[in-house]
Amino acid sequence: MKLEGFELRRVDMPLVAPFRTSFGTETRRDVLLVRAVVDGVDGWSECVAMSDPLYSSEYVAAAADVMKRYMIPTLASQQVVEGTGVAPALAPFRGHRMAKAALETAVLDAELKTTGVSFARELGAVQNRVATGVSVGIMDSLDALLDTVGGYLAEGYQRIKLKIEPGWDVAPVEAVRERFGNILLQVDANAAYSLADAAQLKKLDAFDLLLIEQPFDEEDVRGHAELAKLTSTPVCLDESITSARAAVDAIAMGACRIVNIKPGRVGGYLEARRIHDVCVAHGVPVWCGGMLETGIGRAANLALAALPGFTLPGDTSASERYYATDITAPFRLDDGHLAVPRGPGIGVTPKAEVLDEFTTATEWIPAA
Ligand code: NPG
Repeated sequence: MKLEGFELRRVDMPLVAPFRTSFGTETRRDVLLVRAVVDGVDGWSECVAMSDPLYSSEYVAAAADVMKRYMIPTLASQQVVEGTGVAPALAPFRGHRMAKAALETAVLDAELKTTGVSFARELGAVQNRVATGVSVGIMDSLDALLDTVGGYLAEGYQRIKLKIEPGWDVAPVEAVRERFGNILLQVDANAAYSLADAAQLKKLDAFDLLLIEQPFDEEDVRGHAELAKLTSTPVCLDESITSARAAVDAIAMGACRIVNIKPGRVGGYLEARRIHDVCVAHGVPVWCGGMLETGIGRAANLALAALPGFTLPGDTSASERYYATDITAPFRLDDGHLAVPRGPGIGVTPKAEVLDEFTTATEWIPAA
């Protein structure tokens, strides 16, 4: 088998509505797609890095650079043609997990498209469809928030996640609880608080939330453990969980009772599965996060979210929640669920005409 090369493709996708978090407001998604070619078969993936290093230290231009400068030449020189070979080959390079995840997934997709095995089957999925939640950004007013949440509930979303930050926390949670009653509700702070805010965060205990996600800095695992002793709302970690080892440490410290798994953040689906396995062994429920993926990333996330430990609805919403036109056939909500793709590999391929419309740059890096 021959690794022929990788195409790096920048795609500029307008979001259907601005998405505001404590680290900024997104109106477009600057997507880096990767296409691996192995023996003439294309494997696709989506790098989850954002344009700017505000959610994590990674960003799109850096991911493309480290792939081109270090990672692809290494995969080429070792002629890595199997997904399981990518992480060991790239292990000498520190960090850059989002870049590593994209390369691993593209090679895995090419491999599985060749062998005819679905991502879901390869990862050990046990569901044909996954329960779906939706993440709701910070809004200008409580009225706008209630309208948005009401719309999503009417569409069938099974749980609501509210983005919070200092100044937008208790009031939106209280308003949503009051209006919509006993829905599954959780909050995500994206590291906007510190342990000094524990008294404010403790006020959320009154609203029977499923969880509070990543209130503190990603390196402040101990702070999360302290908060967990002070509040009854379960603490969930996202940014802090960079690997299976980090998950083991966080669980052992009592820093989280629930884990959000994002394959891109942890270096790929194979490490994501290891995190899942560690959490299952410790009785810690997991759910699949989202990073405004197109259909390429969403397809693979759905396969992961079908593993047995994913017992909470994820941020794997329908395509139309993000994009008027998606790169792949759109994923549609059906009775509050999305179907898990069953075709070979990630089970989807991009539509050429949509790619052409939104592509801003492409580069082919041969592995010959
Ligand atoms: O539905 O894909 C989605 C978005 C879910 O809130 C969401 N993602 O912090 O989890 C997060 C947040 C995010 C979005 C993080 C974009 C980074 C980039």
